[in-house]
Amino acid sequence: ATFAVPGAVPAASAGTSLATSFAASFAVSFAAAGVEDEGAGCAVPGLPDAGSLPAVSRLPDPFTRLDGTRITTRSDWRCRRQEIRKLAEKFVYGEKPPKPAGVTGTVTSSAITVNVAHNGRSAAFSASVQLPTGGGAGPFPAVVVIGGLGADTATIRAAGAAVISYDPLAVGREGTPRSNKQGAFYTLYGATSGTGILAAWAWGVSRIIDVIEQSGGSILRADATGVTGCSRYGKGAFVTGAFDQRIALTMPIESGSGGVAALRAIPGESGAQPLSSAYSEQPWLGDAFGSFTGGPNRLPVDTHEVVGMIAPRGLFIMDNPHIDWLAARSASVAALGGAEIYKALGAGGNLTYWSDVQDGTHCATRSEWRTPMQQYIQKFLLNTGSSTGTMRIAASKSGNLAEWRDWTTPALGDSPSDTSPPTAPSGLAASGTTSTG
Ligand code: MCU
Repeated sequence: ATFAVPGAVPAASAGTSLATSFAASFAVSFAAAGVEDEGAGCAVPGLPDAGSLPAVSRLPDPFTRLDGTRITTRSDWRCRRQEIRKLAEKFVYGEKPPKPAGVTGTVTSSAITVNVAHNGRSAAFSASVQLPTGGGAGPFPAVVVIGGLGADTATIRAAGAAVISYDPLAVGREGTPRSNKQGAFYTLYGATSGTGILAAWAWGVSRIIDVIEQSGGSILRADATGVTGCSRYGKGAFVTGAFDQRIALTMPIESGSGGVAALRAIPGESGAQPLSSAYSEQPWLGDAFGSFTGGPNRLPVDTHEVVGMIAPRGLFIMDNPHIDWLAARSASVAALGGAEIYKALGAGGNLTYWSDVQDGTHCATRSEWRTPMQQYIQKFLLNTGSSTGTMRIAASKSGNLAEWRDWTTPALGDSPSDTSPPTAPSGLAASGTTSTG
């Protein structure tokens, strides 16, 4: 890290339990088994041009479509989410291409190899595997650990999931100019691709899941994959979970600017990494984001909607309030805004945001997160136990959603014509328009 790490400052808890929670079996049934891009068939209208975007100082309304109408049922989220995906690709991350024609590889109990080919170009990368510490018979769920920094692999493995250690820099390198990007992704799609390396890293994780799917499933389960990472790799974990609906559990840690933090909130957060810095430090974000670093209000999308791309799947966002650079207040704004989407989908219990931690060290292994992480792994990857969502926001870095939105949260109806996502069990209606902010 290139910043100083101040000592730990005790933070007061602002614990707020999200209103809704359903049985674990119901929550797990939200996952879209085998489908990376559930909305691929949605007809998305033409996107606005970068030059014609109005300045909107508050978070865009996640529930209003590009054509100006509002969604009314839960099943409407699938195609609204596709609009958000396209906007996020065009203006923030760059395009994440679908599975290329050639994906092959192997899965053993110690390693995964991935070979990719597209338009006559090919590349390869690999990841190591560590099975759960409790033993037992496979196939096991797995958590992809991006970049190896700060992830509590002991807790993951003790909870019953394997750890897949993935070096994202083999797929999208750091330290390159934007005009000459490197790594397996850019070998296939070109060194001048406008796609930033976060989306490239995400693409690499999707190809690992392809290989697990193709492996026959005797060692690892393809329908129970999680992803985590800290700091720059937390940014990567967030984007990875948002752009692959096969991922059942997303756990970004201390992801900062370019990660969970609401892009509009960053300029007003004292000490937070500026957008210009997040854009130029590494080619994390897409090239097109360059024209928004001084004016995020013109973005037609913000990260609360990227949180919503993950909804209703499991999402456990971890943040550190002790280092201003990490933009935890802006992240809380995105989490609170995204929580409205979870609630509207009847899945409030599937999102936890937790920044109330003692140790100020960046990417420390933290005792506070051990139990919730274990519970989320059980709920979303092992289909056992139940856990309700928690908003446990450090008082020192607590955003106020009311200042950031001018929209209300709709009571979305059931959708008998659509089986994905399923409707809530009777008696467990989605919460209404209350804000946890
Ligand atoms: C929070 O992630 C980054 C941050 O954006 C960078 O400015 C800093 O250099 O490094 C952080 C990180 O990845 O630390 C390991």
